[in-house]
Amino acid sequence: MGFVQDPPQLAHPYREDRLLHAMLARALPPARRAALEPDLQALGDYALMAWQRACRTTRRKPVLTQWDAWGNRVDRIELTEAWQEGPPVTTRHAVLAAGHEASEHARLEEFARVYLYHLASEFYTCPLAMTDGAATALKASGNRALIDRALPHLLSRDAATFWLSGQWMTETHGGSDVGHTETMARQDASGQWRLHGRKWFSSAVVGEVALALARPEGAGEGTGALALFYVETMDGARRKPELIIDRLKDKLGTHELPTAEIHLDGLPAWPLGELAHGVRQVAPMLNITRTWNAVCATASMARALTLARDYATRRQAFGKPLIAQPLHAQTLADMQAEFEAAFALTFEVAHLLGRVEHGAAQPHEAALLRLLTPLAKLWTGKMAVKLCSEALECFGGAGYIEETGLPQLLRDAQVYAIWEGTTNVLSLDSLRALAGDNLGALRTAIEGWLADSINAHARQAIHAALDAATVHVNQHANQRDALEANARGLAFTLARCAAAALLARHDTWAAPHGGARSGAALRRFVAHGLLRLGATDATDTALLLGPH
Ligand code: MFK
Repeated sequence: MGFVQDPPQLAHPYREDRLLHAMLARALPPARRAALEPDLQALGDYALMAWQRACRTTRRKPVLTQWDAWGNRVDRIELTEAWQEGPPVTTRHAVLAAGHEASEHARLEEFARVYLYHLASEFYTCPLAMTDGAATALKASGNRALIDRALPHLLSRDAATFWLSGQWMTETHGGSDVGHTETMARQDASGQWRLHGRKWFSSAVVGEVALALARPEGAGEGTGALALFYVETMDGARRKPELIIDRLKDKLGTHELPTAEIHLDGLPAWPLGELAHGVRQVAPMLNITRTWNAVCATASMARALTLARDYATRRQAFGKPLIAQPLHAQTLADMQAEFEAAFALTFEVAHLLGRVEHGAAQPHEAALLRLLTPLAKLWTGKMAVKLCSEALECFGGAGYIEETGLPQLLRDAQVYAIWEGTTNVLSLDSLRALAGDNLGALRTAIEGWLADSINAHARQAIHAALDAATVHVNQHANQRDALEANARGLAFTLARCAAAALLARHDTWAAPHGGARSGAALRRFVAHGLLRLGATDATDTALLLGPH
């Protein structure tokens, strides 16, 4: 008998997810938990079906056809099967609509759905995230006419009336520095605003609407002079001729997602609010898409770990299954502890978002949400790359072979650390979020999460790391360069402190229910260390970057 390897098997993504079940049982009232159950079961079934389908088919990419046979410009995009299934699946299970229900639990219930659906969706979740963000930014704008026009479509529970939204910010010149936006907004003779310019990364080009940043003609330079506009892309079944798709991007991963370069040649547009401070107006959207980013990164980690763990029970090497090899078991357990911490922080942000939106939060929790959102995004984004890479290694050579479907996990994971703001952009945003006494808000929250914890060692480690972070912030309060140079280390430290305290809270809840594993996750995660502040000697940095 030659060398034949048993492939990994995916357990039911919902029914077999111990962590998701425990979190929902702790966080939701029983009646809401019961009402959510059918959608989670169905999305878990869909996720399993999609994984099995992907295992037996060759992966496809979307195809852009710019011209028809007769010379007409058509810009038609042919989508993959999962993308075509996106609108019916997500409206049937109210993925977006659930998040906007009148309940403090609405966002948690939404993101539990997203967590199950994400990998099956082939990153259809990317434009869904933007649609959710657009709905949130429109509500925050108070623009009644646009709310009445767009919201019923964006939050529709019927695929026939559903609209997808884009978020058009990034440009060739500006990139993350959105203040350099060159797209112009001009009023035509009838007073209608029209957009002229080029957007360099549009991941929802198949959508029906978008929110776009543009500089009103005659407005000054910089971020403050930008305005936020609402646009519609379709004229019935036909794309408006003022929206031209130049090409689809050739990306490292997320191949099923048709990310496009587009230009706008007088596309009609409507301002959301005042004709300035567009970044301030789009910020609610950014914070929503960054939450999606964290949830989706966490979902990718869950998938990579589930497959690696299953494979470790099948693969025999050196006389035993991998899972019985001490070093392999140690590697997997280390990954599991980091993952459980990321899961705890991500879903706390989701729950907190709903509580803040519905006035059910405590006074310090709005500031807490503002800080934890970039922390969760940047930490899970970076961790997903590391953990998916480690998971591939758990398969040996098979992890490097395209046909196994495994390399895609790593290629796709790399995007979480880049889009919606890189790790450094988000680290700087967390400094922005620390303005005022927001570190105090985190400390208050951590005290609350630790209140009944019996793990004295964890409590002491969290306090020590938090104290060191506080000293660092206070010491460098007037040294902006030093604060920025260590912003990443500070962000990772704060994220780890928050996650450890959340693991402790979960352990306090789970232990009486026989949950010995949650204590193990806490102990192992704390043992990995919480403090991540690094050396930032500016002279050494200059020497290291100087000419060779
Ligand atoms: C799988 C699903 C995942 C979802 C995928 C979605 C994929 C989408 C693909 C993309 O579109 S990727 C595009 C990613 N680009 C970015 O995320 C932009 C990165 N740059 C930043 O985040 C900058 O920090 C930002 C442009 C937002 C601001 O930079 P500036 O020009 O230095 O602005 P400034 O003056 O600091 O801030 C302007 C205002 O916005 C300030 O308020 P005020 O006007 O009241 O002073 C800020 O406080 C406010 N602000 C900025 N970020 C905020 C915020 N407010 C709340 N929350 C925030 N996060």
